[in-house]
Amino acid sequence: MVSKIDYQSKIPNNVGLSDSPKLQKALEQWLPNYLDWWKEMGPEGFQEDEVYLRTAVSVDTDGWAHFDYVKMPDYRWGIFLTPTDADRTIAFGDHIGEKAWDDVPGEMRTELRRLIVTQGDTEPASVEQQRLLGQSCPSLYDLRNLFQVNVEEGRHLWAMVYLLMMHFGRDGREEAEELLQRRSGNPDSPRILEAFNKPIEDWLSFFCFTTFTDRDGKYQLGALAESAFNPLSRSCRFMLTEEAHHMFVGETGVGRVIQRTCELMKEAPEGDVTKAGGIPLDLIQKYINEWYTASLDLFGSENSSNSATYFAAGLKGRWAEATDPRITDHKALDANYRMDVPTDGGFQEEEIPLRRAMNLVLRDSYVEDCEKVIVRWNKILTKAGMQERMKLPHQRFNRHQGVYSSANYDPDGNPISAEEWEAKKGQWLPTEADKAYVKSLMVAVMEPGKFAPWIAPPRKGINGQPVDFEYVKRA
Ligand code: BYC
Repeated sequence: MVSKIDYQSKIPNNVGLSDSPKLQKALEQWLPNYLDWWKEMGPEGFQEDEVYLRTAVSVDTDGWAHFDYVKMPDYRWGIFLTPTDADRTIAFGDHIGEKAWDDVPGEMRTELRRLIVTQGDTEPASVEQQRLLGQSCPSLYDLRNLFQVNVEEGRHLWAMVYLLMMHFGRDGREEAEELLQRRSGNPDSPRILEAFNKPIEDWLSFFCFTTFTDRDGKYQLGALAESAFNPLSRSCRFMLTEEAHHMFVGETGVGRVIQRTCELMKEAPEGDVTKAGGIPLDLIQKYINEWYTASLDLFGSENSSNSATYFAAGLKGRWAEATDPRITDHKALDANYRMDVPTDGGFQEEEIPLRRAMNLVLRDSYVEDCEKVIVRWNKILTKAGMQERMKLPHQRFNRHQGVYSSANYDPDGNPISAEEWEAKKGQWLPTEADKAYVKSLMVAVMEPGKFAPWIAPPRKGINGQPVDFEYVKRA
């Protein structure tokens, strides 16, 4: 059991936790189960190590990035809401212009709970997916980054659990428990969204996941930050500040693999980087294809009655709904979205009422952002004098959700037969042999300043520390 004093010293927060018996009581039940979950499903083999981590201790600019050595089970998971204007009004949907809500309106309870649970479920899922990665880390710098991402996903779970406990009564407490019970990849009680049940067994997958799947997180959190429900909006705003580091880890991680491959292409006999323990560019492209498309699926269907309901009710908006000057019609009642829908022989353009196309509108913002990442990776190739380029596959390729999931398409979006897909998918997505090769390279390097041969060192360390800093002190 946690005493009141522990709340104040152990759980940094700006939600008045020490004066909220309701929240304390709910947390008293949940916290021991969370810690049990962390010990069972969190990073395996490193729970006693001292890790150089950043902890959010307040919402002030200098307070949220406090760095120190800490053992992960002692990490101070906190609860933060970004301060907001007391007169905030609803920026979109049917209730536009009305005062934003501090409590959940009865008629929106089910939908809001569903959104919060879906968001919350992804956070522990990702920790579960990544729990064995530490054992094959390419460096102490990368190991520390993995753990930073993991503890912050843990905190994001807390953020959603706080909302469930404070605003959804007994149902919310039950949902909070269930968030600790589902397990990534478990066929009997899987995580809710598909990408969070995929194994992440090597670091290239981890870097692609943090580039593309965490970037979905950015856009989903951004859409929820527009919510009329103030506590959700404020939680998501704070989470977004942490999400930025996760995407940095992913993008620079893939970038460093590309960089190292370029170096090895020049050194290795006939440019065959596999002879020098590197990852060929076409293999990196296959991993990009896999994680980008799995992340596109996270936006749900292109034509979605759920998304129309969320928008109409003011629960979930578009990216930068309230601030982007290009968005002028915040009711989205009369406009349509034109898209190609598959027919027997090809495609037919269809108009979807804009509110029903909100998943797609959000996905478009995401795709635009991913394109910029590809441009930055290609600069590394250009600088190294390589002709090869990375690219995003077409949005129709390898889809498991939405209108394109019922047919097969090549990476350029051309329809192909099931036979052609079977024959060629190994050219586009990692095969078992590819995965086995990448996994064979994953041998732990834990000496400060040393890096596995398949990845270049970063340009600089974390928080002004040198690259050869002892980011993790092994117990
Ligand atoms: N896998 O109208 P539809 C993050 C279900 S990542 C499995 O298409 P909707 C993070 C859907 O639930 C961000 N099922 O979908 C990143 C529905 O089921 P029911 C996570 C899927 O509801 C890295 C049915 O298909 N946040 O934070 O409009 C590390 C048809 O529904 C999938 C959120 O997702 C799928 N991919 O949109 C850590 C935000 N897609 O009702 C963390 C909250 C759809 O028939 N969630 N389905 O049983 C939402 O806004 C929406 O629920 C979705 C789906 C965008 C996910």
